[in-house]
Amino acid sequence: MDLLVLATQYLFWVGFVGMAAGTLYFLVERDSLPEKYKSTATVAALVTFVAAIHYHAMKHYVGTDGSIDSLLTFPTEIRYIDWLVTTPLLLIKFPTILRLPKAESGSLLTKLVFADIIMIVTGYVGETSINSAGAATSTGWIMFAVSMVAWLYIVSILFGKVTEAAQKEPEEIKQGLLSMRSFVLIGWAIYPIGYLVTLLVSGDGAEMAIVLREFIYNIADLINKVGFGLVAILSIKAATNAGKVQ
Ligand code: RET
Repeated sequence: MDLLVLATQYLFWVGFVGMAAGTLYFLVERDSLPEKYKSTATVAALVTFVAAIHYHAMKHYVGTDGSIDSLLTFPTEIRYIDWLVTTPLLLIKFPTILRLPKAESGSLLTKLVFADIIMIVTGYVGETSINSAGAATSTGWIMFAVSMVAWLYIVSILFGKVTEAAQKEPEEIKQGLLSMRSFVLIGWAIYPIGYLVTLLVSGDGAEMAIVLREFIYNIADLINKVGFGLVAILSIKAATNAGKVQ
């Protein structure tokens, strides 16, 4: 069990390095992309840069001394501020890739970002209510439900409107968009699972549940920030190399 504590602490360090390396990679790759798609790489780099700063702060709080206390008391608000900034940026990547008319692109963005903010803010209220009580509270469950609805709304937009618009794109970019959509469905589903662990486990296991949640969040962040950016950029590169976009 102590191994989980130590692994979780080191994952904050790995998270910091991974986000920093991702930023450098996205910035370097940006140069080789066609003009129209440079903003996608800029956004990918912004996401990992913002995350690198937050991971730097979080790793400072949790240390690497194997102490569970540092994980129980580290400031959850740093994680949520990170998500509040990075998740809208991740969603903005869809309209930056799709060739939609301005008005349509704007309304798509507004819906995605609005739902996203509700998802994160209610998640924060719920998660901090669990931390302070050490076990599930009704606030924890209600906020979980609201946050889930907001996330499912985002997923429904991506599987509806975005999937429809992706059909007009060159094959490589269409495939990229479809996998990015799966990141939001499958990769993002890891977060509510982490949250649920702390809602469901109380009593003796409650502290370990919090450690497990942070372990899960750290891995999910690397997948959804670095992995997601890689898919976007590699699909644009593939379409460029095939001569389909310029
Ligand atoms: C919470 C609360 C419980 C319900 C849901 C949640 C969703 C969180 C998500 C976070 C995504 C973060 C990302 C960060 C990387 O940049 C807040 C845990 C649905 C989906 C993608």
